[in-house]
Amino acid sequence: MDINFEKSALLEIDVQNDFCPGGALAVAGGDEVVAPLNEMARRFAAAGAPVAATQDWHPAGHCSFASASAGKEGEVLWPDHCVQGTAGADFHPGLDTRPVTLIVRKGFRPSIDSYSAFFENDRKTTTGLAAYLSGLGVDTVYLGGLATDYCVFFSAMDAVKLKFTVYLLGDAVRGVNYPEGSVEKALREMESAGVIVV
Ligand code: VGL
Ligand code: ZN
Repeated sequence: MDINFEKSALLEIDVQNDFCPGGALAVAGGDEVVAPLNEMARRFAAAGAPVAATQDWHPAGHCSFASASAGKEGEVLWPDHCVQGTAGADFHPGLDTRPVTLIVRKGFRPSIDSYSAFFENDRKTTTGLAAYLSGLGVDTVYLGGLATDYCVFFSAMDAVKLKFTVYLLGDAVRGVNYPEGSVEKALREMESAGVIVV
């Protein structure tokens, strides 16, 4: 893969213990994204290019938790996961964080969930990531991580809307596939929006 490192950033989405096998919201094969992401991050770092990693970072009792059960109509509810400061919210221990130049934490507002690395689920509140990338002259993003059908999907779609050229690292993503078929659907929608799966 030929990468223009001058204008590219790597985005590592939610490679956290709770999304990996044994975690509270385990994604099948979630830990398998670690090795390919480490390899990509190593290449970005060697070229002096930015690598941003996101963390789902919820307060206890967050509105997206079924246990809190005040979720808004139509919002998907989840088991308690990625609670701030817990081991489940930590990056997978195998993830090499040395090349990471920015850590973006999202979903920290008690009453808004956030799947995308760019905007919270109200679609207006930003995480600051777009400003960081624009500030560095980045116009192209390479995306991998968890989960294909939620945080990776919404991040990729927002990146397209923000006019970035978006590459999805096909071997560095894994999905929840809830509801059944959502991974296929997410991949189809991303491709029709212009995301390039590599
Ligand atoms: C995610 C469900 C809830 C994700 C985060 O990282 O894809 N999914 N919170
Ligand atoms: Zn979450």
